[in-house]
Amino acid sequence: MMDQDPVCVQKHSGAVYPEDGEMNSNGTLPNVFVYVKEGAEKYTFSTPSEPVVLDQNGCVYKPHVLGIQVGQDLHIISSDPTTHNIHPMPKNNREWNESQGPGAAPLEKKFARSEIMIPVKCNQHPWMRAYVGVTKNPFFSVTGSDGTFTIKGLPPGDYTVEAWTATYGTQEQKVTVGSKETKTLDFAFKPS
Ligand SMILES: [Cu+2]
Repeated sequence: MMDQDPVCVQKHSGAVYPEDGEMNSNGTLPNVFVYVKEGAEKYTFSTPSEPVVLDQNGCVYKPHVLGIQVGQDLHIISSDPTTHNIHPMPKNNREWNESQGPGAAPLEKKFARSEIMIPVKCNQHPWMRAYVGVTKNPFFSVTGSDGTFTIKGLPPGDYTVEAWTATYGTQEQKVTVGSKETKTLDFAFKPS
């Protein structure tokens, strides 16, 4: 229900559904955050210079789930002619909320500590929700409309990989990868 802000309604031609708990037509899940939870601590990784972009479009966060490295720039932009108030709700990072009016410059933020996951809400539009996974390593991925994820470039070794969902909990699996080896991990979630 976006009726409280007609500007939000105008961007959509039909009903808008919550993305939490959403399922792809083939039974797989989008918006699963899959990341290397353990095993990469002995390595150090440079912070990517490319920012991660979080857009507000039609009073919906795009993307709904995103990953970012510690210290990497997050650019929050708005494609809407209405005012948003972005409000991340971390447990392990500094909490803030800031308004962003129509045509305002991007907000440039970063997170100082790793955290899985930081919910983001909008203080103007209570249905808006995003989740940010902040990691110390670059080994993360978010499943899309085909339900798959790819994590590339892992050095040979033993790892714990966790799959996080907003509504079906989390699961983890151990995996050992050798040099130039490709492994497949399958995670299955049941609606509670
Ligand atoms: Cu908003």
